[in-house]
Amino acid sequence: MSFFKEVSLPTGKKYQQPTGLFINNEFVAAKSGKKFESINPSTEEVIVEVEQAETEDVKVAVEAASKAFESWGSRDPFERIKYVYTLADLIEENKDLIAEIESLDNGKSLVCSKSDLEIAVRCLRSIAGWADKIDGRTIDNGPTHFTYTRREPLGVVGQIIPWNFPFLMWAWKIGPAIVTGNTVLLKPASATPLSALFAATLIKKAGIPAGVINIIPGSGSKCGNALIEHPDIKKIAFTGSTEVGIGIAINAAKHGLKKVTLELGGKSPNIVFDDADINLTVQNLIKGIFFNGGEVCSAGSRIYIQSGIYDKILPIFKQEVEKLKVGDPFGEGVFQGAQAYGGQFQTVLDYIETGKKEGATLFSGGERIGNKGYFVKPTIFTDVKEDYKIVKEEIFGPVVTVSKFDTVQEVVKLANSTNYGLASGIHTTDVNKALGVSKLIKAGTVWINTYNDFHQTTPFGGYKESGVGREIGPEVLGNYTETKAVRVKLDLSQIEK
Ligand code: TAP
Repeated sequence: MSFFKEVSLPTGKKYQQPTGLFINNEFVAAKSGKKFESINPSTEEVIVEVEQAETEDVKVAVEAASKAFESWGSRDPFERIKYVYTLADLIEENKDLIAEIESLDNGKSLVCSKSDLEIAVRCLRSIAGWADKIDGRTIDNGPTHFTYTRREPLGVVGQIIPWNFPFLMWAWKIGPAIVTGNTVLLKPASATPLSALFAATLIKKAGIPAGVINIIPGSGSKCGNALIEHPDIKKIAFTGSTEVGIGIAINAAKHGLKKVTLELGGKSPNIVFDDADINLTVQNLIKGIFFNGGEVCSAGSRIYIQSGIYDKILPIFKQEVEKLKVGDPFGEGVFQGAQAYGGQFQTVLDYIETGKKEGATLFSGGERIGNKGYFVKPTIFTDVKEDYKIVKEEIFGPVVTVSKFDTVQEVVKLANSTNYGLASGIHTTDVNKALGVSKLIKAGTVWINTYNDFHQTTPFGGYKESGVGREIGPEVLGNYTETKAVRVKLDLSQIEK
């Protein structure tokens, strides 16, 4: 039985798409015989059918990962560096193809997919180098004891990733887990399994031993739950909605008090002060909300503009937004492609209707484009009130609200009046104001005169309901290690004589 299917890409390329579960470095069938369809969100047509993992498949993959952990977790960490570098090299060699697979399956523009691939490769290379630098401490307890700590891998970890950055999340999650000596079961989102499965072929090519990384597409309710409830899985790393994240934390606590890290939603403020550079700021506001079709957890979806610059910047923002090319992700110069799947597309359109009913002014966009494919016009609402749903709730699409403010104190209060705390933006030419306000914002990231500007060295994660723990940067290593303290009672009587 073959688990590869030839797929034609809009660029004219053809490639072999894996469709099986990737367990023990082989593509295999799901035990239940069930499959699910992966849909092209630009055409609403089926691309391929993929094997659907459930509890029995999770059990097999956990056995594979447990066996692999016996040697992977205890080998010279320097060897793990070499494997992860090789994987990064192979991804780089295949980056154009993976980017195209991503745009086909997720609908994001090729520009966005290519940018994801660049960051993914950097993240893998950067984290690889940490493998042999995960040190403990020696602790001075006086003459009676010798104490030291060592950091040990957790074992088999489960990772559940979303559909908005399918490949980037694959790399963010897998890299730190295996570098620290853990083995992995990763569940991609059902809406976007293809890049994760294609990249699985590179895992084997990189020589990474069988069972170290297992990729098991399936639904959240069945496959995701099976990961959380399996007694031999020691940790769950999740990226997705706050609602599901909270449920996962509760369920993981009930099943062995598993460690959990959560990277969740946001409703991030993007603040423009009177002294901001107008042209630079307009580009940052656009990148903040319309990059990746607004399907970004850190999206700057609440814009606050100071009253002295409001009337100057708003028409330019509208004019530049209306120039953005939206459509076929593979089209020349396209900035924004399709929303990732039908359900999310409908959610976005529903929020636009809600905004109109709530009384906001639809300043730009506000409708779907065409009648095939999940395309939405970049949408700007003005004249909003703080208690409107479109201001309070994460929309996760190309929809932004714009409000006016007068004072620093006022905007800090508005910025923080949310249950979320993932990211924020400040636009000003006054360094004192920028740094002063950045201290007052309750969010895991503050971008100053830039936005959605990720870097492999820089931790990312949320305050409040935006999450628990940090991804990327050295901070992520703590998510995948336990600290063991070793305290030795010394007998110095022979030496003291
Ligand atoms: P989620 O349901 O949170 O999906 C994210 C991942 O969690 C997917 O792999 C999903 O699997 C899985 N999942 C769902 N229910 C689960 C469960 N009970 N146990 C274990 N895993 C489970 O997101 P969504 O419904 O696709 O999107 C809804 C909203 O979430 C969006 O509108 C947006 O606001 C937010 N969202 C946030 C992010 C980030 S990066 N923070 C990413 C995506 C979505 P399946 O989809 O395969 O069933």
